[in-house]
Amino acid sequence: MEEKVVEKNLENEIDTTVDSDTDYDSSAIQVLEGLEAVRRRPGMYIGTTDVKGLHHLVWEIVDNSIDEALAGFCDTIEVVINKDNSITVKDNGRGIPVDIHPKTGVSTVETVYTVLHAGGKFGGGGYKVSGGLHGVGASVVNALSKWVEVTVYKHGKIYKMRFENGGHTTEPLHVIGECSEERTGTTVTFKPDPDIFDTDIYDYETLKTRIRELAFLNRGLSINIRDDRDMEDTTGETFMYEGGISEYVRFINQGKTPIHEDIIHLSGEKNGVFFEVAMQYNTSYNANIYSFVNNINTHDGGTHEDGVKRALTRVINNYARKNNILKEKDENLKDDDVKEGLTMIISCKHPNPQFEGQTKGRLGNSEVKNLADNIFAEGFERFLLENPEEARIIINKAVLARNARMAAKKAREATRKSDLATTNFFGKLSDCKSKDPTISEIFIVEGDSAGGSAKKGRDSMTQAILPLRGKILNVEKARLDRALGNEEIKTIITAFGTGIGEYFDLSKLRYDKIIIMTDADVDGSHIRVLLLTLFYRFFRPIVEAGHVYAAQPPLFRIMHGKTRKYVLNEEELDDYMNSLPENVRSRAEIARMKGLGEMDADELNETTMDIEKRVLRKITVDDCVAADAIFEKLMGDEVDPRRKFIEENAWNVQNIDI
Ligand code: 1YM
Repeated sequence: MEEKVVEKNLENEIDTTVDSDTDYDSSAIQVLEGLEAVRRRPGMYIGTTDVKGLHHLVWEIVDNSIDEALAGFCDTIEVVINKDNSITVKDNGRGIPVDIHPKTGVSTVETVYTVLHAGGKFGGGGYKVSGGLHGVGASVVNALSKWVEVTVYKHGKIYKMRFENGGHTTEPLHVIGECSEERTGTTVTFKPDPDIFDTDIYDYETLKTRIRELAFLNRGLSINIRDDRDMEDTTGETFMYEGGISEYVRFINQGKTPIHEDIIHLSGEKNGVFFEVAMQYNTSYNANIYSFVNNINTHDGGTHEDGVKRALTRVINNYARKNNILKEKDENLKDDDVKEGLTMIISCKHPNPQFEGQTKGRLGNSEVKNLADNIFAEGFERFLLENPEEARIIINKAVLARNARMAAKKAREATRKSDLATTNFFGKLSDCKSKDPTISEIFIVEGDSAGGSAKKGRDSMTQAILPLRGKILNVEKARLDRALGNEEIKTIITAFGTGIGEYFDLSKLRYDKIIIMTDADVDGSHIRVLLLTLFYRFFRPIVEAGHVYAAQPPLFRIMHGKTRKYVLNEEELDDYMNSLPENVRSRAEIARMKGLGEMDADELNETTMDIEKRVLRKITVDDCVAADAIFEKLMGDEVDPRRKFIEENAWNVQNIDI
């Protein structure tokens, strides 16, 4: 792209913000008023001012580098978390233009960082394809920062400028040195304003996860991340994938068993919309389908996803009929059948995406559905024709899924018909008296003995107890039909009241809180993880709506005089002991709590169940990819990662004996 074009576009953009015939002074005032508006209502520009908003600032700057990469001028980006929790983003693109901008009378760099809406690519050629705020990015970051420094390498010179306290220019753009003519690029360092954000501490893992994703989504682009808060680490991690989203599929399928070797990759372009899909089937029974538009995760799908799913089902059915795998009398395979065990990434780059829905997580552009359908169908059809062996394996899997689906349907209808009164279910569940789901809770308890204490210690008005006898089935390795044959799982489904699969209805949930209460040992962690897997696979809306909790039984009891004090972990134990006067401390008795079953009803009530005194841990699923990897590690065939994960993550469990 020519810089001239940019200037013209910038001009148009500034016209909407700054009166075209005002002088520079008044335009400068309007500029600051614009940034002030961002500071007054940051939520409108970056969503939140919590840790999420803090990280959002990084993506706004990185997006500008990614745009430069997509325009074909940049192949390397570096992100550094500096010692003071400021962030540096560096790219080797053309460098933001340094000339004086005719409308603002200041450099284009300054204009981009101070005029709202002046950051991105407007109109004309090129995509504004990366995520973010479609151009408002740089100036919003400036408005919400304590200070920002921009360095540009261009025309053999090094330029620098600095802003402070929400976008006030303290050093206009000036030359600070020379560099070779070939060296070009932009480096931006910013320190988020602590008066705006609840926290100023960046999380390396959060940044790294998204950076890796951006590297997968933009093939060939190299992105390095480094944490300089840690003295020992000097090189950081570099993510670069020549295979793009195909490598993303391979990454997600790590630890799973693919049923065909090669990852299928299809792509095409029409009317400036670029579209690609990578996919591979594995032996599991779950689908992992993730879609993106302009690098933004469309977690609620949309027209691009609909088009691909429609084509996938149609192409498989056509192929199966043509090759007599499906006979005339057989029903067609359904979407759910052909999705089983499928890992798929859909990536669409669109010059004018319309995001819909409450969280803007759905692509709405209607023309994309047919486009996605056509590009996918053509490529996938060709793949099946050219790879008959793989085609047979994939279609066999779908046929098995259909058979299981029909069996599950029968089983499910049976669970649905058997209403609460007609099962042996009341033998297991001690329900609460209240029928009001907003105040009712259910404790899922490991073992009968703990179940007994829990029953005695509960508030029977609002607290139901469901003791689990054996270990529940590992649903990661089971299809819905087998899961539905498991007694413990059937009981859970009946107790929740929501139904399952196509009958699932969140509004029928009989409890506000589902509390997993297991021992603070390895078996307890294992049962808790099995339950979480069950919920994640079959009751995900319940997890997403925040209804699932883990109880946290205390690990120690301290007795002195008439006082009984319970603490959750060793740290709290130390704190409590240190708070006691020396003469009391020396006589205090510390006992390690063995298990839920060993607490009497009063103790259990006081420490773990009483609404006033207990500590619950809310279970959330905010990153499906990460969560899936966790379950994979925990449930897969490999033992080492499982042990390692339990060791690292068995919440508040100490001295585990595996
Ligand atoms: C670390 C952040 O901002 N890189 C960056 C930004 C721009 C350009 C190159 C660029 C774009 C264009 C022409 C163009 C921007 N330029 C503008 C504007 N990295 C970072 N790298 N020349 C250079 O869009 O045509 C906004 S962003 F508007 F000034 F052109």
